[in-house]
Amino acid sequence: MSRDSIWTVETAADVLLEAEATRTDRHPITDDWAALDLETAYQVQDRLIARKLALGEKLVGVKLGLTSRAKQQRMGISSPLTAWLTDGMVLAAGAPVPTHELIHPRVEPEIVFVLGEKLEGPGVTAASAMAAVRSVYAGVEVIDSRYTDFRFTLPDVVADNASSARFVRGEIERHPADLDLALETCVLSVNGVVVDTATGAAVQGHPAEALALAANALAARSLALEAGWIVLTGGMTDAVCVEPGQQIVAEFTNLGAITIAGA
Ligand code: 0L1
Ligand code: MG
Repeated sequence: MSRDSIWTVETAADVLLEAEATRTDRHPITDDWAALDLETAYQVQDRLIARKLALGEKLVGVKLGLTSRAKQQRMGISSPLTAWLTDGMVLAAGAPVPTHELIHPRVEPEIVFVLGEKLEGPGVTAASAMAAVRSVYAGVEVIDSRYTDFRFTLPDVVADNASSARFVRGEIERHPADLDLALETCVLSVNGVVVDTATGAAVQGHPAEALALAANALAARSLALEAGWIVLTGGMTDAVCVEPGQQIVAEFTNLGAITIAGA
């Protein structure tokens, strides 16, 4: 019997949930289950989230990952991906990152949409995607891969719900028509030192393109984005480590600043 044959969608979801619960990083699943393909990885992701929902968490939206060149180059993966957001991942603006609950958290600035209408592919364009957006916010995602040193292949990270851990939505709400999101800049600093900058154009040319991509990718799995959902459009810059005592600020031109402290 090959090593592959002990693996199923269920066992892969189990090991990832166990790694998260015990704060224990592990080697990529594909090291053992080489046959894990993208379609099956999304089934693992769905199973893992179904378990969280069965324990009382609520689905609140979708995140995109690896939508910027900075992230793609850093992770060595050139395909964007989608994953799920639950209310268990919400971190209130100003609340510290609970590093003691996580393995090796990193944070990354993102542009966040809240949908006013259902958005369903296929055929969604950036323009039709933006027409469904009710509000735009600054955001910071806290990622925490369950894999050692954030080393993974595309199926591994898809199965791991794209390293999701927590996310913060900023307190300033803007209407999409009031902003040019391609030009919206974020300056990222750690303990007062600027470490990176990016504009919204870093995200697929425009965050609306990322939103359209999510709608069309979900449609391929017979899924849609629902009215009221939050969409994280993907890290604009590379992610930075967050440690106790650190203060990280993501300062946007028009969307305000989000301060994240490691606790
Ligand atoms: O927003 C993002 O690009 C998150 C990607 C998730 C994969 C990772 O960097 O761990
Ligand atoms: Mg992200």
